[in-house]
Amino acid sequence: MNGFETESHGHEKIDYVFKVVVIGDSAVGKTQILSRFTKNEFCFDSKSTIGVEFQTRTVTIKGKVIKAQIWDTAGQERYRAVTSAYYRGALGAMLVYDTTKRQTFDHVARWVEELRAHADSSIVIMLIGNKADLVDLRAVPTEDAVEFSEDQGLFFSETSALNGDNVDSAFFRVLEEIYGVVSKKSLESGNGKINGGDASVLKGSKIDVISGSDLEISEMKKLSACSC
Ligand SMILES: Nc1nc2c(ncn2[C@@H]2O[C@H](COP(=O)(O)OP(=O)(O)OP(=O)(O)O)[C@@H](O)[C@H]2O)c(=O)[nH]1
Ligand SMILES: [Mg+2]
Repeated sequence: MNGFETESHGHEKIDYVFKVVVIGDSAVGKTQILSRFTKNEFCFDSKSTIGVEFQTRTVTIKGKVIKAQIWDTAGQERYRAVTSAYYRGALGAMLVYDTTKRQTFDHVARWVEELRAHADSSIVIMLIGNKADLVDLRAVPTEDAVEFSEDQGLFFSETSALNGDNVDSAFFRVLEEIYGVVSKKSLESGNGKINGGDASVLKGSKIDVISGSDLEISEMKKLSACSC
């Protein structure tokens, strides 16, 4: 445990729903990172994602019950659904490359541009170098990614969906940062007293996120396919 509770929240009230999108080139491991985080599963024979899917996991951060709603789409251009709908309402992004394929790292700048163009400017972005378990095949030095992240103001972590290394901690970091952003916005608006006060502003934004996502589900769920 990282000091976070991850037990069943079946009967507990959800304080927030945070939408997080996973992006990056095809075959970098986006779907498997999501599967590791939400189901603690990994599939060697993962098929390319077509369209859009999401998974959820409910966690407790700083005493708040947070449902992370994590969206996954195809890295392959021809399978991707409408970009702006995918990013709508997203508070966080996991931008994944493959530490064994230099090209996937070289494309990261393009993915950042896409985020800046379509997502909210306060979106929390975590750069993820996945497949860190393939030590002998490494093609992207950690320092290159650290430098890029510092330049662009991104968080950074190296993960392995295969053995689970750093997957939970990367998601928790993003969710914690989002919580920080949301709390700050609420305080700035003068309405949200986070500790024991009026959280109506936050609840309002939570409902917006849910209804936006429901629309996307009805529009896009039919495009999705089981990837394993
Ligand atoms: N060794 C290793 N293999 C991984 C890891 N993560 C994913 N893979 C493998 O990499 C391949 C692609 O994984 P996916 O999760 O389907 O990739 P994706 O980014 O979702 O690809 P698209 O859906 O096409 O965009 C699969 O064969 C996975 O088993 C990892 O951490 N380590
Ligand atoms: Mg996929």
